[in-house]
Amino acid sequence: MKKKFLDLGTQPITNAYLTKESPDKEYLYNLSIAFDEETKLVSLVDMVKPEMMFNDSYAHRASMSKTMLASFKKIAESLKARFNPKLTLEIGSNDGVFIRNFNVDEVIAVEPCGNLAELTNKMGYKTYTDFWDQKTAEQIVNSYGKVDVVFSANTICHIEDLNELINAIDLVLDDKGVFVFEDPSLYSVLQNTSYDQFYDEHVYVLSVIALQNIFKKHGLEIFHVESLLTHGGSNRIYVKKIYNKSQSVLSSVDENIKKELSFGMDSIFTYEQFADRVIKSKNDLIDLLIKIKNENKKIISYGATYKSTTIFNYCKIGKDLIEYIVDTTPNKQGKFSPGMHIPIISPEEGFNNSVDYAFLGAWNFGKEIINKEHDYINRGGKFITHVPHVRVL
Ligand code: DWN
Repeated sequence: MKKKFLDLGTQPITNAYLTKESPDKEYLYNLSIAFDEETKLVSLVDMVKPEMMFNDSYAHRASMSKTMLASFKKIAESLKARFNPKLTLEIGSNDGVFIRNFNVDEVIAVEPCGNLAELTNKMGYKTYTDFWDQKTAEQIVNSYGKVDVVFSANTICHIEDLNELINAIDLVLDDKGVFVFEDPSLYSVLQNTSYDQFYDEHVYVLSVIALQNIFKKHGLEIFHVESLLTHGGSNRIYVKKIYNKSQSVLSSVDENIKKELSFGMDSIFTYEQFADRVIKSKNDLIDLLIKIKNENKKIISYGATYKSTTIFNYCKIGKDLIEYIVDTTPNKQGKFSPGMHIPIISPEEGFNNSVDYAFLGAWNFGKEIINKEHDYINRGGKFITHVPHVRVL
């Protein structure tokens, strides 16, 4: 039975950055999160239709961070060395940040957002502009045959129908093939009170416990789990067909399951306690921003992330507290944040001597940002974060 444990209020579509001409009426829905006591899955209660989120004006560019460029290069090299694939498939290729590490005849991609698929097709990488399902998998098998490695980063947790998703993987994967994917880890979200990992696109925030249950039902099994620092704590999960004995199941699988069980991730009680911490985080953040504002200081936000849309709408933080957001992504600049309508400008325009405090909307790149912004820090500029608790850095 699904039990709702957190209500993050009325929220907009996180990819719907507004222009001056955008209609006043935004699509809004209730963002609530539930725990399924049977499957152990943590998911949104109300889902937004995929076509409304993933379209031809998708804003996020995965290659905007040095951290992610390096991470994708490293995993591409590791997959090549470890599995020696003739053909690799990426599900959710965004702007090609992973596939660019392969020759064009070694990799194919699936990406539902037309503007992104167009980019990678122009780069010479065959990209299907489709959602990942059995129909797309059949098309690929008919044209290319079975695939040795299927890779996916920050996409699997965006797909509502996990049964269809896994059937399609099973269909496309060679008998000795491996499916490797990474997504934000539910364990890290609970540890960090990073409730902003919940938004329309993150239909699930996944635990290893829940994943193991669902893969088993489909004749697949997890044989390795890596804990990553990316996106504030992610799991990289390695999956194979159960009858494929060419890869042994490593101890990392049991270790991660034990870690999750000892944190109580199979019990609703743990999620209810998390919800209490989220309410405290919200109150602490509002109090801190108001206190700073009362000292006549200027606060901006750094990184127009989808995550910060959850925070700003849940905490009702608008232009009165955060004057504007700076972001390096050209197609977010000149627009307004979904729901709270905070202006977004380039760092060149907005990250200047007038700024006293910058809220880390992109807290997951905190290290990269702090390394880059030493001039700001040296002249007394401060960063604010809510992870793992609200504070000035
Ligand atoms: O899963 C998803 C993740 C991976 O990406 C998607 N559903 C949507 C998106 O979520 P996000 O917006 O929360 O992701 P990021 O990667 O945390 O976004 C970082 C943002 O910050 C980008 O817009 C780029 C910007 N940025 C910047 O302006 N200066 C980032 C860095 C590192 C910087 O120095």
